[in-house]
Amino acid sequence: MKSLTMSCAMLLALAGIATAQSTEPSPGVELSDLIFGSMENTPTGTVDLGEFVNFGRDIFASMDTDQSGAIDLEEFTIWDFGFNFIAEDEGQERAYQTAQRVLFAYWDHGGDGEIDEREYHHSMVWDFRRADVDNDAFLTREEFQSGYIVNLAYRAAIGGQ
Ligand SMILES: [Ca+2]
Ligand SMILES: [Ca+2]
Repeated sequence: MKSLTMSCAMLLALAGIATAQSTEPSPGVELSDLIFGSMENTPTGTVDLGEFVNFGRDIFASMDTDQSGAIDLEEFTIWDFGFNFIAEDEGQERAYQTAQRVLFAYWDHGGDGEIDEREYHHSMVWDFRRADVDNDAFLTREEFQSGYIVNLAYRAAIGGQ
C-alpha cells in the first residue's frame, strides 16, 4: 500500500508542473515533491540512477498484480498514482486515459501488449537520462518535474494543471 501511494504521487507530479510558477502549489506539485523526496535514500536534494531504478522496481512490483513478471495494459491502467482524481476534477478523464495508453505503448518496446521487466528497466534508465538535462547523473527536483516523461505526459493530459 505504501508503494502504491508513492506511485500515485509520481504520476501526480505531472499535474503540478504547469502551475509551479504560481504562488499556490497545486496538489500535483506537492505530490511531486513528496514522491521526489521518497526516492531519495539520503536527503541530498538529488536522485541518482540507482535510487530512481529502485523506486521504479517497487512500482513495477505493485503494478504486476498477477505476478507474471510483465505488465499488461489492464494492470497498467487500473493501477493509478492518484492522478486520476485530478483528471476527474479537471473533467479530463478521457484525455488522461489516452495518455495512459500512449505511455504504455511508449514503454512496450516490443509492441506485444506487455511491458516486461527488461523493457521497464530500460525505460527507467532512458527516461532518467532524458530528464537529466545537464547530464551530471543526478536528477534535481526541477529536472524530475519538468523532464520526466510520466510527469510530462499526464500533465499535458489534464490540461496543464
Ligand atoms: Ca502481469
Ligand atoms: Ca542533472
